[in-house]
Amino acid sequence: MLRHALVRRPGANFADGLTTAGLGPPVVEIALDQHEKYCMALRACGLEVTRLAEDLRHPDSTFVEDTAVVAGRRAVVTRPGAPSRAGEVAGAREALRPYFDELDEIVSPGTLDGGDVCEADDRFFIGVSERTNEEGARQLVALLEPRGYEATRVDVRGVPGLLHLKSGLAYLGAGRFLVVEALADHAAFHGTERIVVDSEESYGANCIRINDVVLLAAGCPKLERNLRGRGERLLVLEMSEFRKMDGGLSCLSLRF
Ligand code: CIR
Repeated sequence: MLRHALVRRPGANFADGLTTAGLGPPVVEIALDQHEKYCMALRACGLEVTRLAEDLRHPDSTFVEDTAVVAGRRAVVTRPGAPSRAGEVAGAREALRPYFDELDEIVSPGTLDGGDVCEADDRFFIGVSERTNEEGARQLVALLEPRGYEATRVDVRGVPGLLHLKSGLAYLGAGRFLVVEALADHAAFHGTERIVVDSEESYGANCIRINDVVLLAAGCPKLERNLRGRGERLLVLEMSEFRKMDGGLSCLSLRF
């Protein structure tokens, strides 16, 4: 059962963040409105939302998911792979401290973005990507395995369109994964139940299950029908401005 979410409002310079999307600059007022509705959706799922103030030193800092990994009563503060994002972790550490007995850290030369880490009950999938290096993944595995978690690495370097593992993967609970076509046959997921997202709706693969609700990005009608047909309760959210900055639903919060 998830109880809390940590989010950070996008700042006035949100458009100065990193992006490869080629969808044009985001409109900050619209991003703020979408962020507000995102927070309302988290509350509707039963979460208490802690909203951190914007951090103008770090235009990408609204993507708080990248700064930490939560594993039960412990959290791991990451070491983001993009140099411009390195300073974001100080704020995350402060904000997480009241909630966790222990905070671990990914240290140099490891790099790891939370967007590369997909928790599926007692198993973690860790993407090795342009942001998360082998050493960062190794450090996280070394922190998780002694605590009884299984950890599986997934190399997503060279998978087109995937900034992070969770750009193309979500855990829906009960052993089921949502995957983009490029990951559907990856050996890491053999033996799991996979729902494959059509290529034209691949952005929808970055959805999040929060308790008994799934948050899904707007604009994925086939996926929406598919999930509703499986009996999922959905909240569909406009994400256009975050998509322009390579971000999705999971990136905007830490949930625990
Ligand atoms: C970045 O490139 O780091 C941000 N513009 C987007 C980060 C998205 N985060 C995520 O997928 N977890």
